[in-house]
Amino acid sequence: MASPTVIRQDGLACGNGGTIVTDSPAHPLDPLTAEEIRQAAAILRRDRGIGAGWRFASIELKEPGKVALAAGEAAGRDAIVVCWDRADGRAYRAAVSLTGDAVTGWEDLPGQQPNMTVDEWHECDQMLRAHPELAQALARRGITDMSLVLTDMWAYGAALVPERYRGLRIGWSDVWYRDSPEGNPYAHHVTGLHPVVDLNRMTLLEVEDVSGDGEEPQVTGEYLPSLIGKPLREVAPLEVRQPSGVGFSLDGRLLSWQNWQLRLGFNHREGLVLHQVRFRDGGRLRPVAHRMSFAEMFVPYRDASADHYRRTAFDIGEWGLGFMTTSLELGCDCLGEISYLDAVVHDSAGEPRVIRNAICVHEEDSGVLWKHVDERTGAEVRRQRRLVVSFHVTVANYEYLVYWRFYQDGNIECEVRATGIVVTSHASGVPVNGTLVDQGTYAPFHQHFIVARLDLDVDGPDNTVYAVSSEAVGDDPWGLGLVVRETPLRTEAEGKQDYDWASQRAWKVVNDDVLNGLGTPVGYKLVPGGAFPPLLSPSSPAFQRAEVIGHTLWVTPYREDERWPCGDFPNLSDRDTGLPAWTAADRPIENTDVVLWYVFGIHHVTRPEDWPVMPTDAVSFWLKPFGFFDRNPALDVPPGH
Ligand SMILES: [Cu+2]
Repeated sequence: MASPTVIRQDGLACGNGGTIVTDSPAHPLDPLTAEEIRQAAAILRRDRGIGAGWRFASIELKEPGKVALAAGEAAGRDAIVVCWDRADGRAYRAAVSLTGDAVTGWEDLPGQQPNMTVDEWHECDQMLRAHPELAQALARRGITDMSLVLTDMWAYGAALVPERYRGLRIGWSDVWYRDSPEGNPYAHHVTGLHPVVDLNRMTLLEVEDVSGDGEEPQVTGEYLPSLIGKPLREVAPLEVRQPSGVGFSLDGRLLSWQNWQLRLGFNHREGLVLHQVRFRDGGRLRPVAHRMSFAEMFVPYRDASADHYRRTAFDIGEWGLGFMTTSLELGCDCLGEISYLDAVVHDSAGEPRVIRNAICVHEEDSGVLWKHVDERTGAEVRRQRRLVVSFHVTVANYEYLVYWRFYQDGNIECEVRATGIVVTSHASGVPVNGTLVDQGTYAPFHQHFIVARLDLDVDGPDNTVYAVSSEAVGDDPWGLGLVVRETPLRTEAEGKQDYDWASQRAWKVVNDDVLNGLGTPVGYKLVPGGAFPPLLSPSSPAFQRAEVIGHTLWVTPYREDERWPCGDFPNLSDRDTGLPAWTAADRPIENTDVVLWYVFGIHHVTRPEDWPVMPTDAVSFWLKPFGFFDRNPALDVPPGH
């Protein structure tokens, strides 16, 4: 859950991938190009004296606001850059005009720690593995071959940082070792051994060494075919072919498929961003969403033992889904006829890094769309097809696979699959806060809370969110009557909504000013899935850094600068300065440009079957048209061949 190691990609190449590389921005929402990233860093070096002692935490496009986009103004290109001086730890946020070749804003960020960088993670691993103190601690455990050792630095919360290290840019690390050079790096946890590191000086502050009984459990943790020592099962080939070509088209980053149209963005923190999602209905291109992405992912481990009590990963705010995105070039990640888009991120020196084939676009068959068998006319069936836009991230031991799926009937599905290798440590006896997965080895329980930021614009920006609840009225003679109550959410306090099984609560985003052919206002329904309660005390430091997990849904009025639900800088944070702070004003959210923050994910009660590599666990939520159309919008889908 910390940062990526070397990505192994020894899967077979599948499908006929075509890569779209966009070297020059064609649209104001296109991500920064490699050249623009270089330019932003160069302007800051020239005008602000940023030198070798500094790091760039993030360089991203300053996206034009809604008004400017709607007006079609030919705005210049701007970057937002966060950087810090390692010498004194002071961080700054700069606005850089690429068009104007100038720094246009320079904000001091006292007390803030920018996101962790991939460079720090690697430098920390190198420093630790060369450090005599760590070597001695490992030698006491009989581990002497440092080439088999991996350290894995994690960020953590301010409340858990000892007083003597307050204010430092600090990380703590696990230590792992492999059985063999190709062995699973996360198979053997060196339990009770945790270096604590000053990342700005890149020095070891101390080694926490709480040795156990010294007995290393006999773990069988391999997953490579060459190492698992048993034959692979036989599987018949399954091919997906589209002999006449694909049904979608990409014009730069503008993706069109059947009635859908959207624009593909990307940045270091959210990874894939979907802009300007629209549905062509008759002659009209109707807005559904202005922008959709994942704004935070919080993973508290629910085990207070010495090895796990600091594990509260903010995979987006601390590390960044974009930085962690892996290349799909050689894998069987998408099957069929595929188009890929590259992504560009950067290192901490401000040099761009291209992630080849970062975003996958393809079509899939998805079973039956609709069907009826009539005595006279026989069966009328339509196959369902969906357009899938996906990207994969590897955050150290864990993988997250993100799929946005667009359907012919106007549905949008957002699915996340978690896979990879669960964190383990040695178990003495029966584990209390985890599950035994191997000899003397357990995987602690944990939760993956994902916050989807959904800036929906249903037929225009001004929408109202309604809580939709089913109630049995039961005052008729047969006790049958069911009513559905729709309650408008008028303020941010009312916008804090929780999942409710008893009333089958869902939420409708409605444009009260636009009526469908039946005379009712048009809407899209957020159908909750993968929702679960925090099960954390409000006074716990973990909860205080991520109060967003206290509700399934939050609704706020759109503000350009409100992007990160746990605050701009969750790294080493002590409290959530995002949603709880913004919503304290209890602003009106009725008939205005609303943003929905949907909290879902995986309540991960670990299983033996999750070991040594976890089969994907999938969760999803849906956005479904509700009165957006007058009837089934997929009547015009032709029968199959
Ligand atoms: Cu998990």
